Amino acid sequence: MNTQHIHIQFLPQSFSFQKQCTSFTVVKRPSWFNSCSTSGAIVRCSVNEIEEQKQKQQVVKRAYPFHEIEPKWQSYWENNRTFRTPDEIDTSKPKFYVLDMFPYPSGAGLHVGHPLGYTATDILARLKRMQGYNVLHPMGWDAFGLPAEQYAIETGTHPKITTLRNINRFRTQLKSLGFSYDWNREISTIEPAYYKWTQWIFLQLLKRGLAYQAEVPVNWCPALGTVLANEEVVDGVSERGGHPVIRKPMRQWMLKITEYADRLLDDLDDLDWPESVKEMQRNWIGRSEGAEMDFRVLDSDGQERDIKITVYTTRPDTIFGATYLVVAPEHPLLSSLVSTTQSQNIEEYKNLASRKSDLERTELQKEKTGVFSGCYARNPASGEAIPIWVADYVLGSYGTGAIMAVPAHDTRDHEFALKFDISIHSVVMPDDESSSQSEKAYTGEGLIVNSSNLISGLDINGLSCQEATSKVIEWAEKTGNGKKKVNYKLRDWLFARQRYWGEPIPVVFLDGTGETVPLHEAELPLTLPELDDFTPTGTGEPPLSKAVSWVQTTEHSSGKPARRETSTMPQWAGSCWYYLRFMDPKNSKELVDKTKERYWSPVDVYVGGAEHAVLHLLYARFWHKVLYDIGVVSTKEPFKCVINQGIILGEVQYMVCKDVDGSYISADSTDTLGEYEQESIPEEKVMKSGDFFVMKDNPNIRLIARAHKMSKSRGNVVNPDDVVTEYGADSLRLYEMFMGPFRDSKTWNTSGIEGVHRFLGRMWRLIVGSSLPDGTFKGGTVVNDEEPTLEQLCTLHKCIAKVTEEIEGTRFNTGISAMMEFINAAYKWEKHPRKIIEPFILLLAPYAPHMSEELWFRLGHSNSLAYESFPKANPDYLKDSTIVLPIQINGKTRGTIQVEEGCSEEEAFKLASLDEKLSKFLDGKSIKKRIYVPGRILNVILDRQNTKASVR
Ligand code: ANZ
Repeated sequence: MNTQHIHIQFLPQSFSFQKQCTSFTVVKRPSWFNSCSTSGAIVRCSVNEIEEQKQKQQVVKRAYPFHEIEPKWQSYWENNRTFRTPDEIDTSKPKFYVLDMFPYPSGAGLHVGHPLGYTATDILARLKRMQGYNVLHPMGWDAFGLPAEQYAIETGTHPKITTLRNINRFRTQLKSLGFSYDWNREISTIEPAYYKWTQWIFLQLLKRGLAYQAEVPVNWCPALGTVLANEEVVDGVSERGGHPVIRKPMRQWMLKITEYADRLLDDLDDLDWPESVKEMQRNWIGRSEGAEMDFRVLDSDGQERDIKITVYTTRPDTIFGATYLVVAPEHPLLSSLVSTTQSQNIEEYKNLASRKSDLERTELQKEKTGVFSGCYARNPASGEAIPIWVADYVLGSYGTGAIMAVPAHDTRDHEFALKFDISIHSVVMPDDESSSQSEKAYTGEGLIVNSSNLISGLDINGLSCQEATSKVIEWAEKTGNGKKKVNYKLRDWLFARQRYWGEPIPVVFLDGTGETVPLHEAELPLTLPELDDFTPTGTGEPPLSKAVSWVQTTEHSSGKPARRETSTMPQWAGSCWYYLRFMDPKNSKELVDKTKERYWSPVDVYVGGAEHAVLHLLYARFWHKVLYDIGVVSTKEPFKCVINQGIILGEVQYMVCKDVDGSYISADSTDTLGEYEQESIPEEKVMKSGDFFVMKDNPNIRLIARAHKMSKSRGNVVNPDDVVTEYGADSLRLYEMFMGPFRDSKTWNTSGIEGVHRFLGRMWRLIVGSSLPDGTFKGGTVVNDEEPTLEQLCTLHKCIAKVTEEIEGTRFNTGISAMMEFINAAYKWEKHPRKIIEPFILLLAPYAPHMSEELWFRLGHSNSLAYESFPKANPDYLKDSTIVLPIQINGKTRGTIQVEEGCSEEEAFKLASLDEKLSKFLDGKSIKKRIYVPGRILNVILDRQNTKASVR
């Protein structure tokens, strides 16, 4: 025996036998040793011992042989193309298009959060197939994006290599979970055959004036010499290196989503989406009705100059209270306003403001800053000369970039006026007198006061805010001082990134004139050139400018020399329309064939994370509406129903508090104590007491229970691969569905998955029989061909009704509870007829497809059950056949009897007379009357005069 010593450290979680092993002698190096770390303690054991221990452990863990079943059925589905949705289908059948938000294939691989949504959609897809629908259930990759490019900058590995590697890993992981995707339709946004059509859509937008170029402020990092995405800027500095970032105007491509603002808003009403998502979209679009008002600028003698400042206000009714104007630091008229004495101050202030994000600038609690411009304007209503200030709480990008400030009735203006000692004129009298005494701005409604001026001809005193608003707008329109205006928070979409790893924008600029010329459609796809150096150019020019021979080209029709656009599209582009491509993924002539689109549109159910509530869903809706307008799609909206799955938090951590002496203290008394520490304690030492968790051996000590988001730094990330290895894919699927309501956030719990795994094991043994002494199972099943009993039929059909209802209502967890109840009931039966077990296996199939296929096969079927009819509940078996009927004697309830539903009055009375307790009241009595409400009550009125028993 060749004995060797090696260092091993048992790291994989599944090898929990590590605790028991103290000495190993390695006889032969098993294959799995290669993956073990070579650091750690010197240990000795024989391989046989290890294998034995390992097997023993596996037998305990594995409640049934999922490790054989799952790969077998995955290959079967793949080889038989079970889930392929053919190109040519019978379109007289109903369709069901169920879609997952396709993932960004990150280097970290699949997270347990991914299978949550994917299992839910898979259950729906499998159910609908079995219900006779043509089902479209595809998967693909949102594969352009920053991380691959950053990795390329750091390591020189081409983003395509990293991305394809990640895609392969994701695909393998998804396949190991048994999802019924039609892999034949797999698409990836980085493939030229796909992004040809993303570019084609861009050309259509350009043709319709919906894509244009503008100077827009971007995050410019001088030290890195590059433009950064918002997510790369943290607290005003670059995420990489911590260098200052400023806002700098640059020429960018913009998409005119604002032109669709009203439609995007109005069409939300009819969508079956979470109300919260619709509300977020409404707020994002932010429709606001108000007015634009003109304020004439005055010269140093108080004379009106030829410049006016137009403000946007939603409160024209407060115009008499406007005691100053504010223009944003980036306001285009600023330079022509500023007095020479103030120009230096203003320049410095503009510089400061360029370092802040819009969010920082508009935060309510931030202290207001500003500089006086040295200039005044006339309030057109009151006729007063009011100062013009420059302040960054007004944004250049909203409204007109200027406001009339009404410090008496606007919180930010109030704060600003107090700080800079500007007068405050109250013009709205609150209904409640006490609020007028307040030190704060009164922002509510009331009656207008102090608001009339003979010269301007405006008098709104005594009017309500609403009436005053209409009157001021009417006056402004008549006198040329302003007009009604609707504004949106929604901005046009900045559609260019100074990045390499994105879709090239299909336009060229003619040398000399710089004229923009779109590529001809026949020139698409414009492929991304190979590049070895992804580092920033230092000038703000995108990395693509380094591909000199690609950039220098000629314009197609004129043959004139031209330069290609070197910015690329943002990551959102590819995900805006991918759901259409899945309908017809290989079409090289059209984005999607019209007939196919008409059949499959819209997506029936779209499942994904709530983080996409606004941008992705809004951008996709915008493109869809444009495609609708140009006749490419037939529906106004792309996604009929959207569902957000809840997030999965890491395992709950229990913490006990300890005082300075090290003794435990209850968490509810820590407030009154001085210093204390927290110590994590294991779940087995914890029990629940009412709404709290306490220590098992001292229930007076209340604990702190917390669940955190899974993150690498906390070390609480659960890897789905480990779970699949240890418990199998069906257990993971079932557990993720059983954790709680699908839309709620929930915490991971390892004992929970063990519970679900044991349930599958119980089910397996019920149908296949107990294991043999060596832990294996015989072939076939213990199911027989006898006729089922009424009770068995009722149990089955109640389970069918419940599971169907719960899946259709996306309450997947309660569907599992129904199946658990069925198994509990079935364990009490001596015999398990095929007519009961077969339908049950079909019910289980959407949730645990591998085990169901295996059981189906063991029952003698030779085809997959994927297209078997899903069982239908028979209403006859759904009734509760016996009911408890209360019996009253002379109006007093004296007892109850069990009767069959639908039992007649005669039968009920007979049963009551035979009942031991009731017969005492009835024997020998003459009966005057019986009142019978079927299923509810039988009241027997005795004849007090006559004691002779008589039955009418
Ligand atoms: C006078 C006034 C009086 C205002 C009052 C409010 C209350 P929404 O609803 O968000 O559209 N505003 C206008 N443009 C702005 C900009 N570029 N940056 C910052 N604030 C701006 O709000 C519109 C209100 O926000 C406008 O109405 C204006 O202040 C301010 F008692 O005008 B208001």
